[in-house]
Formats: sequence, C-alpha cells, structure tokens
Amino acid sequence: MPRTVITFGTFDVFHVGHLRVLERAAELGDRLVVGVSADALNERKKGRAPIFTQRERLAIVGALKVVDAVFVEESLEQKRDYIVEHEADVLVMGDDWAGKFDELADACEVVYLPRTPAISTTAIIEHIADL
Ligand code: C2G
Repeated sequence: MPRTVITFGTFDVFHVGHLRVLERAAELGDRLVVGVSADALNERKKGRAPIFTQRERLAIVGALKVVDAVFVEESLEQKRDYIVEHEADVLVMGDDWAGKFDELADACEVVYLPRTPAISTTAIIEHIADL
C-alpha cells in the first residue's frame, strides 16, 4: 500500500516557504494530497479574502511536481473526515500549529514541520504595499 501524506493550507501568494513545506511533506510518503482552504474559510477565520481565489490557489498547488492531488478544505474542524476520505497515513502541519492536531493521532501519524524562517504571505504583501 502506498503511504499517503495529507497537509492543509491557504497557500496564498505562493512562495518558497510553501514550496519547501510541500517538498518536505512529500518526502514522508509516496503520495501527497493537499487540502487548500476555501475562500469562505479564510473570510471566516482571518476576516479577509485571500489575494488569489481558491480556484487559482488550487491550480497553483495542484500543478506542483510533488503534489499528487488537491481538494478544497471547507472547514478546519473536518480534518478527521478528510484524513479518512483520502486514506491518509500521515498528517503534516507547519509548526505554527504544533500540538493543535494531536487528538488525530489515533487516525494517522501527526507530524509538525518547522516553518521556513523570514518569509510569509503577510510580509510579501506589506513589502509590495511599501514599494
Ligand atoms: N509555511 C512554512 N514556512 C513559511 C510559511 C508557511 O513552512 N515561511 C507553511 C505553513 O506552516 C503551512 C503551509 O506553509 O504548513 C501553508 O501555510 P498557510 O497558507 O499560512 O496555511 P494556513 O493558513 O496556516 O492554513 O488547516 C489549515 C488551514 O488551511 C490554514
């Protein structure tokens, strides 16, 4: 049986920190499935829409060599359902979420990877706004 890795994120204004976490996640198994968070989920949780629409973000993430499949993450609370649906063996999250998904350890392995330092969508947006 191939080992399936699942991860989640907004991946807005796609940058090298996003690429690195997906590359490292892919190395943990044979197949990488990515839940890209819905525009509505971002509006609910962050109070604003992403710069790129979910359709654009899904297209970008889905085109990556290390990504085998993408789907829309409609709600943060549905992680267990997505893990079961996609038959994931490993859940990977950035360490900004460390400890937050430990209760899913009965469904699959849970791994938190360190974030790439000094790069974020927010910093990029602020940099461009200051030009
Ligand atoms: N990331 C990283 N290094 C950075 C920036 C981001 O490793 N410098 C990682 C994050 O840790 C995450 C992924 O890239 O694993 C996507 O980041 P975001 O788009 O910020 O995702 P987020 O809004 O945290 O996810 O269920 C989670 C939700 O979908 C929201």
